[in-house]
Amino acid sequence: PDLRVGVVGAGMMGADHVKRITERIKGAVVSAIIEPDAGRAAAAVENAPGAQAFTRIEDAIEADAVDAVLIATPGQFHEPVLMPALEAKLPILCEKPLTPDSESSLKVLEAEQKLDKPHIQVGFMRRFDKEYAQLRELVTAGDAGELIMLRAAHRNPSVPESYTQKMLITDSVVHEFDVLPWLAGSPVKSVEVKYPRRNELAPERLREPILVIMELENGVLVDLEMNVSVQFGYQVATEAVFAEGIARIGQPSGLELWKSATYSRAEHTSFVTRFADAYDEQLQRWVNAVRAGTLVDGPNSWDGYLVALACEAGVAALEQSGPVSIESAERPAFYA
Ligand code: ISE
Repeated sequence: PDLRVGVVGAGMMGADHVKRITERIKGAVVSAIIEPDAGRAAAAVENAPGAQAFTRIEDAIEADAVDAVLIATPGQFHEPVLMPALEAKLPILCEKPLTPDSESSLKVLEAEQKLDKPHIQVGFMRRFDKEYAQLRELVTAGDAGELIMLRAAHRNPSVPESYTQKMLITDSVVHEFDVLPWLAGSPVKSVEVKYPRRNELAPERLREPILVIMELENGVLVDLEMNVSVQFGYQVATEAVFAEGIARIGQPSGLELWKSATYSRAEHTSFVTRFADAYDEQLQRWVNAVRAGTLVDGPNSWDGYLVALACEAGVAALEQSGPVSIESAERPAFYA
């Protein structure tokens, strides 16, 4: 039988996942939409034939309406959904971040360790992007020699009004805190933030772009341009410096057009299209893993905890000069 997925949160990401499951994912159906806003819930149910609407996760569990849970609410609402879902022993795909801080992440890890195995996968979808996967392969195979540096750029055309200075780290750099250590095979040791001249097109409340410098435990150095008012489009790119070569991913790959004595190439404008294939791949593999009983096929809650730690250091680094170092708890054998 198809896996009955309850989607929690029917905002932009939740609605996108509902359509994805209904239209493209094999072996799963959306059986429940858990969303307190009635208008959003109704709109989502329209894309999920047969789904029941609930306002609380507890009610969906009580009604035995779900086999697994996909959490797509903003990060500060994750913990109150994760806890009852774990209690009910349900497999969970949780959009990033796991929780907003390391203390609450540790609480979630503690609750999860009462189960027989990890039940939570965190939605760091970049690991499922084809080019990121190829680069990871190049690092592990060693075909270009040892990895030395990663030079990354994360550019958004603009950000919503709710986006604050801190969110440069907790909402955006959060992705690099997962995917770059994963690429390099080593956790973040310290984070530093530097401010270039401010982009005058940035909303008044934001001082950006920022330059984020990460030192990884294995000595790989990362620099990241985090830039959210670029206007022209959505870009996420990485250049990897190896002993014997250079590799690049995330270069523009859209329509090429020669017209009026000009050459142009189409660029993405949103992460929804830029990472559409990665979101599909992530969700299909999670569904397969849940149906096979392995439950997780990607970043787990321990990875989510490490990212929460890096975000704390990153937020501190927004306001102090010099690197902020990271102290992690001991990794439990449960997550080996
Ligand atoms: C957003 O929340 C995302 O997750 C996107 O991937 C990122 O590019 C953007 O900066 C965030 O605001």
